[in-house]
Amino acid sequence: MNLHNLQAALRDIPLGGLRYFDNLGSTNDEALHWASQGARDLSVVVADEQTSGRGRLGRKWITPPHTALAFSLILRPTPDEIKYPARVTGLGALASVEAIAKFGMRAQIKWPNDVMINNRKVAGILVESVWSGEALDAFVLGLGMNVSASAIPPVELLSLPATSLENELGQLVDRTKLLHDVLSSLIAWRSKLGMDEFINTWDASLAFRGKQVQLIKQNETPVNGELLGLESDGSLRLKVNDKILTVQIGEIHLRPSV
Ligand code: BT5
Repeated sequence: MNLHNLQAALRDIPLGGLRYFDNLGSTNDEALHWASQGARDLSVVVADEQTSGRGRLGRKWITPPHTALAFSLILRPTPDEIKYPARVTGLGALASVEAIAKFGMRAQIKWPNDVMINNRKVAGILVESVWSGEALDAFVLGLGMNVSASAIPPVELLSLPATSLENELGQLVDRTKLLHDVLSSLIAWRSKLGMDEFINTWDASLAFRGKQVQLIKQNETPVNGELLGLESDGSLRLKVNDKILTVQIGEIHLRPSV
């Protein structure tokens, strides 16, 4: 991966700007900084390797060199994105599922931000925001996807089983073409973010629907319930002891009940 072949591969994507690094701490950090300095809508930061990639809640995201997709897209928020901020995480997940579907492989979304193939995590999304006082200035949508087997971290660093696209497909994957497909799907779905079609398609890709899951919130007793689906704002609906419980995207882990 290099700037020249990225520019060539992404020439039909209406990017606001493109920054590429062989090696970077975190593409989200770079994008947050760039956004605060006036980056245009749809500016993207891509790294071949991340040395301090981040997940949610201070967790680490591992991106060894030459193995993965790691990028952050700056979105100057539309009225729909301001209204439904949780849908921005769904946007990254949906674009990943759609790009993977091009290989004939069905991925699912473990709400809110994990993309799974055959119950193993292949990608994760981290959405952060930049504020100017009270006004939301930008979203930074960070996406990491394991492409080759060497992207998969050692098992002791994982809270969920992990996989890579090449492991699942049994064939080599061109990372720049994959990036192109994820971005093009993301931009297409972005224009539908406020529509029911968006929520319905996200909902249709949810993992564990109709299954018993456990919600784990820091310092609280886990809650067990049946996963019913999404609310229109992107929060999750569960049936717990015959009552409907709605969970916002936040400090929640979700896992199948054993
Ligand atoms: C995520 O967090 O899954 C969001 C990951 C977002 C990464 C992208 S890469 C580009 C951009 N720049 C960044 O700095 N971040 C974004 P979370 O749901 O909190 O999951 C984190 C957990 O996933 C870790 O605690 C590990 O258990 C596991 N993990 C770490 N690296 C992994 C990998 N390469 N593949 C699979 N699982 C991984």
